[in-house]
Formats: sequence, C-alpha cells, structure tokens
Amino acid sequence: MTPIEDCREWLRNSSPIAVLTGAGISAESGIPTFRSGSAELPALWSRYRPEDLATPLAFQRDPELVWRWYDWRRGLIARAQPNAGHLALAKWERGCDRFTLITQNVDGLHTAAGSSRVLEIHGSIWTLRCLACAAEWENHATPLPEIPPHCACGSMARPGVVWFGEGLPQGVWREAERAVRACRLLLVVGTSAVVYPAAGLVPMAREAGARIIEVNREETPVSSLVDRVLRGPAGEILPGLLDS
Ligand code: BV8
Ligand code: ZN
Repeated sequence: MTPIEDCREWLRNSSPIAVLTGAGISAESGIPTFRSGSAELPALWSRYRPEDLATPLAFQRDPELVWRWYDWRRGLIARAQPNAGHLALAKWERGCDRFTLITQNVDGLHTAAGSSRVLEIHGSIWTLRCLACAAEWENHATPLPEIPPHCACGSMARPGVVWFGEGLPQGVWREAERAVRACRLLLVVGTSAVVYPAAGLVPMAREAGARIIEVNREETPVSSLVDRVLRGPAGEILPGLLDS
C-alpha cells in the first residue's frame, strides 16, 4: 500500500485520535508562519526575532510595539478564511467520537472552520487579559480602536497568548497531555516542532505506543520519530487523507 493508503487505513481503524497543529496549517489561508517564510509570504518573524516580540520583557519594554504587531496579525487573520485543511479536520471530528485537536496556533481558524473541541495551548489572539485585575475577554476589533487597549478597570491589557518563558494554561495543557497519552494515533500537521513543551507531545505519543503521521512541507526534528511522513501542503493532503 502507498503511505497515504496506510494512513487512511490507520485513521479509519484507530481511536482515540489526537491531532497537533502548528502555523503551517494556516499558511494556505494566507497567514505567514513563524519560521518558514516564502517569497510571497515572508515569515512573521522575518523582520523581528521571537525574543523581540513574543516575550513578557518585550511587552514591558515597549507594549505599543508588541501591540502593533498583534494588531497587524489580527487584521491579517480577520481577512483570512479557514482552508481545506482546517475544514477537513472539522468534518472529520464530526465523524469521530474520540478525537482531540490540539493547536499551537492563536488564530482561531480551527474554530472558524467548525472544529468544536479545540485545545488552544498557546492561547488566542482574540482574547485580551488585564495586567492588573486579570479580567479576560474576547475582542475581535480590527484594527483595535486604541493601542495599547485597556480594561474597564482602567489598566492596560495584554494579548491572551502564551509568550516565551511563560507557562501554558494549566488545565488546557493537562488535557492535551491526557489526550496524547491515551491516543492510538497522533496526526502532526504543519509544525516545525521546535517550540516546547508543545513539541514534546510527539515523543510522548510515541512512548504511549501511538502511531504517528506527520503532514509537513519540510523535514522537521520529529520526522525521524513518526511512522509515516506525508510531504506536502496540509490543505491538499488532509482532505484526501480524511474523507471517508
Ligand atoms: C515554557 C504564542 C517555561 C504567541 C508561541 C524545553 C521545555 C520547556 C520550555 C523550553 C524548552 N526549550 C526551550 C524552551 C523555551 C521555549 C521554547 O520552546 N523555545 C524554542 C524556540 C527553543 N518555550 C517556552 O518558552 C514555552 N514556555 O516552557 O515556559 C515555564 C513553565 C512553567 C511556568 C513558567 C514557565 C512557551 C512557548 C509558547 C510561545 N508562544 N506563540 C504568538 O503566537 O504570538 S510560540 C509560536 O511558535 C506559535 O505558537 C507557533 O505555533 C509556535 C510553533 O511554531 P510552528 O507553529 O511550528 O510554526 P513554524 O513557523 O515554526 O513552522 C511552520 C511549519 O509548517 C514548518 O515546519 C513548515 O514546513 C510547515 N508548513 C508551512 N506551510 C505548510 C506547512 N505544513 C503543511 N502545509 C503547509 N501549507
Ligand atoms: Zn482590569
């Protein structure tokens, strides 16, 4: 059988299933990835380095710069549509009773595509959190009417995402670990697998005896750990992989 036929067979006969996605699944929606830029879509961080923007220190030093970067990303995402990869996962979830989608993405495109059980382990770009009273709320305004935005209590708000050096939301992370430890198959889509602890979910699935399939345009540090690599764009591979 071809690798894709193997994978279709495994997916039909495995339960529970877990999926881990990264920025690559949103690339075909026109959202630049972090590290794998292209001519038409330079990587998000081609102009900046991660430590310049997605850290508490960067925000403390220059909240306006960090907010301008998030406001620009929010605008990009607001104009984007979920692509065939997001839609295939949402459709597939409806046919599976034991299916957990874990995403490192903060863009909300899995939910927009109709996925209902999404673990956003790095938070959401659409959530704002107050620095003082810890109030947290959804805000979809693009562009933001004021930068930096403020809380009703008058204090400054931050993006409700996980920055480098910050812990992941405890409850969501524990659910993700539980889903990966219990899964019989893990599908890893569009992640460079360099950011931890998220990337650690792949060896964790291996230790739990799960089969692992990677869908990525390029080789990654976990490619040697997986059982099948499907090389190519997620928007083209996932529909064929998941249609019943
Ligand atoms: C923490 C949210 C401790 C913000 C992000 C070991 C253990 C623990 C921590 C560490 C560790 N080693 C190092 C660390 C520190 C750090 C880390 O991992 N650094 C890396 C860079 C070495 N980790 C942390 O700081 C984490 N926190 O552990 O704190 C702690 C613990 C308890 C209490 C206090 C503190 C926090 C990490 C989260 C950081 N936040 N994002 C925002 O978005 O602005 S990370 C950011 O990178 C995004 O979330 C993104 O999703 C994530 C990973 O990137 P990818 O999604 O993989 O995207 P990338 O561009 O890299 O790759 C795209 C891939 O897609 C490529 O492979 C490409 O080939 C492929 N692709 C492209 N197009 C397509 C495609 N594939 C398919 N189809 C296509 N069309
Ligand atoms: Zn407040």
